[in-house]
Amino acid sequence: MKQGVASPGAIHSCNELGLSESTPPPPTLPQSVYLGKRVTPAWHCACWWQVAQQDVCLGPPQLLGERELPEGCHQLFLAGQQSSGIFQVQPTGSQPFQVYCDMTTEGGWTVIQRRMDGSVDFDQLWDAYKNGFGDLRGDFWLGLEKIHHLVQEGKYNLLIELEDWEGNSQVVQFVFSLGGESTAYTLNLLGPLSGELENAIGEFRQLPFSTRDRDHDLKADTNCAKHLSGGWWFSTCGHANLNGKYFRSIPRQRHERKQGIFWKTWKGRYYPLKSTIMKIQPAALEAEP
Ligand SMILES: [Ca+2]
Repeated sequence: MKQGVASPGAIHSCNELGLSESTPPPPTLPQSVYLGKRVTPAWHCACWWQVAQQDVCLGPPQLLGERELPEGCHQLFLAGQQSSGIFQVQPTGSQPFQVYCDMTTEGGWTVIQRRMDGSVDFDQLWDAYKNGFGDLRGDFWLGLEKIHHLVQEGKYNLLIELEDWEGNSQVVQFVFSLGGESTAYTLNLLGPLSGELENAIGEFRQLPFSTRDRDHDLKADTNCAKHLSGGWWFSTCGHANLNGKYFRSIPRQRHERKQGIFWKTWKGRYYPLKSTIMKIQPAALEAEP
């Protein structure tokens, strides 16, 4: 990870981040220095500037209970963090790790996947999909183990945003849970999809994750990940693959095109999409006023 974040339990300080505490705050504060240090039960500032005799805290000063770090982006949003960026989170039972938080006016979304410029190779094996890869500010896969820790056994909304090369975009949203590695990170659909698009996860309610070296897909005579590209919750190969190869122009050959990023029920099986983003948020929010 690029940002200077100390190991869990260490004393975070501005100096560790190469910042001086007497430096006036820049007009736009770098979000990577929003670090909190717990003094039970509140968050206290580890990194702050003094402006006109007042401490300007760069960390969320609000109460977050007994936790040292927020469990995910929505908790950080509830603590008052309103701008998007990279933050340190620590779900229960997990080591801390960094995520990109997409903060909207209604809540915080933890981004788990993004394709935007093809700068990262998504044709990776099981361990890479388990642990994550890429750049949180660009193209990345957060990692199945981290996603599982974020979701735990709870119900989450998954929001998928898709963009084609003509400036059109679409969204798909559904409630899901995600099993651990013993279930091959099985994605469980817990409700109907919302949005304009038909389901391209297939008619399946449960789908394990597959990579080239771990075939858990539902097509007995084919390894979908090898036949296509990347790792995904493949059913019978043809419904969707947002972790396929990134193509800047549409390849002429169909066998190449099918390796691309696609969502069959929108642009079809052979249209490599321009960008995708996948983000999650606790589903219980829906019930709140
Ligand atoms: Ca198979």
